[in-house]
Amino acid sequence: MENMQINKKVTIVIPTFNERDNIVRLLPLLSKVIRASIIIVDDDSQDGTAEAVKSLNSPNIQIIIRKNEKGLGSAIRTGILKAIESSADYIVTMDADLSHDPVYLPSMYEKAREGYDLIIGSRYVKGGGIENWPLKRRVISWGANFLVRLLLRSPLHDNTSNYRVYSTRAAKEALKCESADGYEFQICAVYRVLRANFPVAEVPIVFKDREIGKSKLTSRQIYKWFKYVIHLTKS
Ligand SMILES: Nc1nc2c(ncn2[C@@H]2O[C@H](COP(=O)(O)OP(=O)(O)OP(=O)(O)O)[C@@H](O)[C@H]2O)c(=O)[nH]1
Ligand SMILES: [Mg+2]
Repeated sequence: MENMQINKKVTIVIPTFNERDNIVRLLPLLSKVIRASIIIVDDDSQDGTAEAVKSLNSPNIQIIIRKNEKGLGSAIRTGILKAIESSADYIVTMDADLSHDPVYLPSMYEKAREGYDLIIGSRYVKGGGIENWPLKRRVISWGANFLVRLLLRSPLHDNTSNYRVYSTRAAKEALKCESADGYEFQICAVYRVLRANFPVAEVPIVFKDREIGKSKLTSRQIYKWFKYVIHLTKS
């Protein structure tokens, strides 16, 4: 574990909204696979997420509680900005709901050390997959990736995964996605990094459906996402 990092600072950004029972399970798993600082960006969850994180009393875990802002993309931007200010060399983003298994993180990080600027934990490359997702959810995800590949000419197979490692310069590109406050942030970040001509890699992951808590992906979010992709095709 130690010799994997050699003086590089890794910061993991995790957006949370009502994820109390998931986040307390995820954090110990992360500390087993990687030495990192962790920034949790919580949008004032009312289920005790922040209290549960604080009760872990870990010096490497910081929680930012936003009272007046909301949204997955804007939460990730807040976390990335903080990570850059704290001189992170690599920034990981992942969901709190255990869909993104920490066991994949060392191999994703390895790719970053090889020189890739963005590494995507990918469900749609050989060796990757999805466990337990209902058909409707699979169709939405597949359709989203189909559109991004077609309309934005992305060569990547999984453009919507939030399981990622960014180099600092790629994270700075992602920060330019100022208006992408919701799920469209993932697409914008990919688009920016590809446009900057930074090398991107996909590492296979098996995504597991959340067992606890509720999904925050609503029909409104999907509609907003679609409008954003159309807007990007015109830019
Ligand atoms: N801070 C913050 N986090 C959010 C917000 N919306 C979603 N999240 C977090 O972002 C991550 C992804 O959200 P999910 O609801 O799991 O979305 P999803 O994985 O597409 O949907 P499921 O497969 O149904 O879980 C989780 O860690 C959520 O808690 C938000 O508005 N603010
Ligand atoms: Mg999820």
